Formats: sequence, C-alpha cells, structure tokens
Amino acid sequence: MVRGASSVLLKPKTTEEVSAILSYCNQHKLAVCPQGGNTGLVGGSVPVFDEVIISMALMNQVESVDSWSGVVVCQSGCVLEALDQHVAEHGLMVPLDLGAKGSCHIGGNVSTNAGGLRLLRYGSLHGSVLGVEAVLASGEVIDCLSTMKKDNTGYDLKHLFIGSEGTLGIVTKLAINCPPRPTAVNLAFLGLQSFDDVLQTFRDAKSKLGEILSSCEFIDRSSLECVEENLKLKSPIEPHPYYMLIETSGSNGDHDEEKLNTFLEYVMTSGQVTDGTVATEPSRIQHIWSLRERIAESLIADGYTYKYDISIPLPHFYKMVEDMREHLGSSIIRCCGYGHIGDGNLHLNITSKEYEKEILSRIEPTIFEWTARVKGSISAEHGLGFKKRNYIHFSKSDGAIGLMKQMKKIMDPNGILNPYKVLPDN
Ligand code: 2HG
Ligand code: ZN
Repeated sequence: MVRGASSVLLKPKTTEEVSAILSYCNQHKLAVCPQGGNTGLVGGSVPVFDEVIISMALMNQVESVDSWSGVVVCQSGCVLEALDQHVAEHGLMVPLDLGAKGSCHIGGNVSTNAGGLRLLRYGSLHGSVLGVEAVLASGEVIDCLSTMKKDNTGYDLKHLFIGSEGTLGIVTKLAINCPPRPTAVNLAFLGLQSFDDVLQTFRDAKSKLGEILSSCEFIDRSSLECVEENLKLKSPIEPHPYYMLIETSGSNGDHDEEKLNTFLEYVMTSGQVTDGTVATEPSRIQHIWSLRERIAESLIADGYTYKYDISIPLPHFYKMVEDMREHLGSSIIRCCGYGHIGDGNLHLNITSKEYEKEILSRIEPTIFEWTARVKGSISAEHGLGFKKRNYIHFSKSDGAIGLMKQMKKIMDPNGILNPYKVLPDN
C-alpha cells in the first residue's frame, strides 16, 4: 500500500555525518525520510515520493553500559535484539520487546514510541528513555543525552523526539534505563469461554501476581486459527473462543511458581479459565510466544490485511471486534482481535483476498468514529505515519494539532523531515 520512488539512500556512521547530510538537504530544500529497520505498520519509514532515505543501519554501536545504574548509551541503529543481547552480558534487559525485535532498530522504536509485549510491566519509552541526541533539520545537533534518572532542568525536550516519527529531528543516540534481567520466567497459555472471563482473569492476575506479572496478552480464536492454518504452528490446548498469555518474571523461581500456581488454581476453580498450560523451559516459552508474536505475519497469507491498532477502555475491548465482524459480514475472510489487553490495546485485523476499496470504505471512518465515541485512541502504539495521519482529529483536539504544527514549523521550517507523515493535510 505504501511505496516510494527514491533514487538515493545514504548510510551515515556518525552523528556528524547525519548533521552534514541534513544541513545540505535543508539548504537545498531536499526532503528526507529517516529509516530504521523499516518494520513499522503505518508507512512512517517509507518514502512517499523521491525523498532521500537516511538509513541508520550503520549507526549500530553501543557506547557504554553502566552496570551500577543499568543505563546503556548507544547509537540509534542498533537492532533491538542485538542490543538486548549486549546488555544481557551485564545482567540487564532492554525494557522493550516486540515481534520485530530481530530487525527493528532501537532508534525507530523510540521515534515511533513502540509499546510491545511488556509495557504493562516496564512502562512506555517516555519513561525508560533517559536521554536523546538528535539532529534537527538545520543540521544542528541537540544534546539531551542525559544518563541521569532524575534531571528536572527546564523543558524535557527529549520527549519531542519520542514518538514524533522523525518529523522533528533524527534520533542519533539514546540513553536507556535497563532493568535487571529476570532469572525466573514462566508463561501460562490459557483458554477461556467468555470475554468477561478474560477481563476477570486480567484483574485477578494483577492482584494475585502483583510485581511478578510481566505481560498479559490476548488472542481470539480467529487469530489463533490464522497462525495454526497459515504458519502451521500448534496450539498447546484445545480450541477456545479466547486465549490469554500471562507471563511472570522475577528473581526467585520457587516464589514465582508458588504465586503463579495459587493464581491458576483460583481462576480454574472459579471456572473463568477452562484449560491451560504453563511453560518454564526457554524453548517451550518461545514456542508459546511465537503463537502470539507471529499473528501479524500469519495474516499476510490470507491476502490483504486492513490493520488497526486501537486503545479502548476494557469493557468495550472485544465489542469492537464483534461489531466490525457483524458489520462486514461475508465480504471478508477474517476479522480478528488480539493484542496487549493489559494496556487496553487491541490489534484489530481484517483480511480479504485482495485489497478492495469497497471494504475499506465500510471499515473507515466507522472504526475511528467508534473509537472516538468510547474515548479511545486511533493509534495505540504504531503511530500515525503516512496511513493514519489524516485521522488524528479522532484522538486529538484542534488546539493540540495546531500546537503540533507550530512546533513542526519551529524545528523544521522547510518541512524536509519525513514529509506527509504524522501531521494531517488539514
Ligand atoms: C503486535 O503486537 C504488533 O503483534 C503488530 O504490534 C500488530 O500487526 C498487528 O496488528
Ligand atoms: Zn502490538
């Protein structure tokens, strides 16, 4: 759906090279498209016309790891998984994990404020990123690369570069607060009969698992069928209308197991959960995670996917999938819902054999109106990029959008940074 026509791709190795490129492009009014691992889902990292692509792939050096504070300083082109392996040598973990970890860049994660599978436990990147170095459109390098957990001096400018998708500056370096790597991890895969049971089980997981709860994910039957049919992955339990993945992470295996068993006994005795399995060995944990992480990939095999990433208050969470399914009837192959239920983040995906304008017009703007009615967000974690920018009004006030446009003018007066992204046409 998104495809550019660029003839130039530059791969800087240093901040100074990024600065020289931007300074030149700004003088000549040449548009640029910053690109990380190119795994985004809203077209933010893809040029629209013939923008100069600035790939951060060669800026992949880790500068330092402070094992006292847990702070890592690195260039923005580090691949998330490689960075995580690097900090693992110091007993730390990157507080972000997502299916695209093998190719996405940490700079892209920060620029899009990616959420992922453990936001529930570690919070958003607005909290974990302590410092950012970024290059403005003019080529000026802005050093906000604090490594302190507390730095209350003036406006916290780093936040402007977190989630602004390369429209205000190009992120070149980062300081990230990494928590200790857990030594005991358990993953439960549960089958449930109703969505009310899912909500109740989430509430019980929070209260009974407390500080060891590290992830709470949701999959509906249609999503699981998709990974089973299209990728031939095997579910560890019999078919159920709803599934949950509940992960615990801590430092004491016996303590965590005891807590998890008490929780599981409770939800099974009460009948909220009708089947389940627990994995403790890394290979089984990985297999179960792949059932969740690879849903997005499995949908591709259906043909065309209409993708939505929505924040919804929990009582309305699954109603949206049911309403859309009914609304679209037999014109589609699949309408499925999965996602980060612990964060109220639904991934609603609809597939058809081929792209059909008629189907799209039945989904949009209905889905955004529905979301705005329950005061949700039309983009929970994927950003606006190219595909969602003109729907920003459903989630932000005119005043807020006006201020965003003024900020863009101040920081990129010639509009060379990632044009046609994030901000709406009107
Ligand atoms: C996930 O959580 C990703 O798997 C992708 O955010 C979601 O493709 C999607 O809809
Ligand atoms: Zn997600």
